[in-house]
Amino acid sequence: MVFPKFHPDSCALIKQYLTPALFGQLAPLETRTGFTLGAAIQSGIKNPDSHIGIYAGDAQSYNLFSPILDPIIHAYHAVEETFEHKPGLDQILLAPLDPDKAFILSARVRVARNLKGFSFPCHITHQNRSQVESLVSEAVQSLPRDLKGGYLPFKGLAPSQIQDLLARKLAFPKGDRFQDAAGINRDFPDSRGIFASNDKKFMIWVNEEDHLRIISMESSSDICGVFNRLRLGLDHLSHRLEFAFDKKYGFLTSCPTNIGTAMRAGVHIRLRKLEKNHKLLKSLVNRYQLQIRGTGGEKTSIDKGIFDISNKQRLGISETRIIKNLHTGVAAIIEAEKNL
Ligand code: DAR
Repeated sequence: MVFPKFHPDSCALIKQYLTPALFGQLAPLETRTGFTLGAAIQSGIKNPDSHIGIYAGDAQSYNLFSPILDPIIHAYHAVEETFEHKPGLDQILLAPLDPDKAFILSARVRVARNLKGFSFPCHITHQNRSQVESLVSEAVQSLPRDLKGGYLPFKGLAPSQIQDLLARKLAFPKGDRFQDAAGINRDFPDSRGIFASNDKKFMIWVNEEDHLRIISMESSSDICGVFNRLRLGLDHLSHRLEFAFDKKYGFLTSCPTNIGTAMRAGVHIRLRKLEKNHKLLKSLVNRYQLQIRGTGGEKTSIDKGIFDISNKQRLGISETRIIKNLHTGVAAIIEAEKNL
């Protein structure tokens, strides 16, 4: 086993923490389904701009490769070595932040989940991926009345149909080059698809970066209502599907950045003045443990002064605390925008 050659410019956490001694200790190992460290770090080797550079192929990866995953998890999530994740999905009531829609265009909360007993998307077999799709498409048939809708598999759709669905945010594209290098895009679009509720405010992406991306969203500032809709759907699904969960790491995901709550809660918000006062915006975002993205998702640019602002911390914090922090942080950002 030759020690991997990371790009000289790479700052990926895998490059920072993987020593030759650790590599020698972990490289010969493989999980019960045959997943290896070599497979886990392909993305970080092939993409010099990776931030993390490693994906988990199954739940066991988090234990078998913990000597390299733990330091990366502690570094990214800024948690103590002795942290224990504690989920908390209590219902909360918070007033909409911007009822006049002067700033906030939309609110969105998503959680990632993987089915217990199945390899994760970068390592799953074609047959098992199809089983995941069947289990999820069956579980959604009995969703509560407010979430009723339909599952649409992508396989067999014409490219023009896919393009139309993508334009209406009713489909997701093949994964990015990071996910491609990790093996997440294999056999696309086989066994990929989306469940969408009739009002399009509740969706489930099936077999993207994780087995499920459960999403609640609407064109309003009602973060709380969006969260409570997610809770309703998640509660139903949790009674029909068993998710990969670890008492220390929380919900287990393909990427170590998503473990714990596996939740990203955010708003798309227009900040014309703060756009020109990035230092102030950055200080507000950091104070409330938030992060800024472009509205096209990860690694996309800010367009027309519209920011995607969401929680940074996912591990060692409860889901309700994430929502409350987001609500408080966005209220402070709106106040600052008004005062400029
Ligand atoms: N692009 C990979 C993963 C970063 C976190 N985003 C995810 N998981 N979608 C990297 O190592 O930068």
